[in-house]
Amino acid sequence: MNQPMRIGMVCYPTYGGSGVVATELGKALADRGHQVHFVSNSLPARLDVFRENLYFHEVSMVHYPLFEHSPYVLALTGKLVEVVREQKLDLLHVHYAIPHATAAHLAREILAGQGIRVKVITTLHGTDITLVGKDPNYAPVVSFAIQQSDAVTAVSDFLRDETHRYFDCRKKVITVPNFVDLHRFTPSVRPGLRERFCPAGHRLLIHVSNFRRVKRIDRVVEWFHRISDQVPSSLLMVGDGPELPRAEQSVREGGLTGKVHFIGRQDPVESLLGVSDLLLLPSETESFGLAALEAMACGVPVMSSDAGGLPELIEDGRSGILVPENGQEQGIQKAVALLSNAAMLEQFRQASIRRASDFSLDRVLPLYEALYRKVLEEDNR
Ligand code: GMT
Repeated sequence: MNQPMRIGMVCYPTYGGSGVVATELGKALADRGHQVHFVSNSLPARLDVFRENLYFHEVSMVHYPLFEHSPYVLALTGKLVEVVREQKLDLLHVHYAIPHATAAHLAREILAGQGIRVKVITTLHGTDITLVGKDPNYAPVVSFAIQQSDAVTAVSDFLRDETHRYFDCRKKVITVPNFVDLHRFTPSVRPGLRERFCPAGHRLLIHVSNFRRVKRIDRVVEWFHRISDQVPSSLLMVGDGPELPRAEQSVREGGLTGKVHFIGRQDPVESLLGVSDLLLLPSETESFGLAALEAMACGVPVMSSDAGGLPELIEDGRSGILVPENGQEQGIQKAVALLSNAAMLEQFRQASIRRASDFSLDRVLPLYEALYRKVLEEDNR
């Protein structure tokens, strides 16, 4: 029988893929008997229920008139030192490199000076490498922090390869994909819900994101506009973020008011996915596309850009439609054909459910557990 581990989980608490992955992973590890300590600046969004073995430690910021911006890295580092020491943690698993990997490295060095050992595992999620991490101001720090981690994982082969390509990273980055809880994300229809958003005979399309520029919200509206000209449809816009006002404006200007419903952040989203026919995800890049995976588990095929790690999840022409940058028109026509053909849509739904099962929590959790044990068994970095 393997010993339970004492794990520190560091993540952003807000809505966003990395926080969701960290929280779901932590909850599942706690269910398996490990002791999991979340360290974040507020309670992570999905850490909403009491569970045995699950703890939360809040990073408190120090404000002082001299600081224009309070130094979060230092506050987090100090908290990690305290939590590792007091809770006797075996390892820190940090999600999103900036600045978590740096803080974890610092904490480990401080603790080493006190004779306390702790291992650091960094999971790269996406924009920490593809966008923000490449900023010349951050790149040397990200590169160093990755190098110093005892193990580094990326959520897709695409992200793994990008990391090696951009960061001259001598550390072997291991792919551990995003996962979905198939008990929660199921193809079940909540009676009466669909009718609240779309009239009988309409197809219901859906977009779920944090409405940041990388999600290309303008293209969500454009795709929907083109599709709904040919197939009677409605669109559910789930989430909130900086691009929301622009999206509302293009819906107004496009004469789509009444067909498009902005319903803000919704948790849980599975009941909304359960009554939808197609998820639109035209992101500029997407290292994995957790929103796509959750939709597929609910039996919703995905129309997405052919970018980043999305082709590692979505099988074009089988469980979804991958739209290359220069193939917008063909993509729209494929979506129209799919939504007009009930038998084909059903085949895509079934293929999506099958594909999502390749990324079930039950399959992915043991990969993380095995990695933790391997790192703990390695004596020297
Ligand atoms: O950058 C974001 O969109 C948020 C980011 C996060 O870390 O919160 O999402 C990334 O991580 C998710 C979970 O691993 C991935 O499924 C998303 O594809 C990824 N987003 C991007 O690459 C844009």
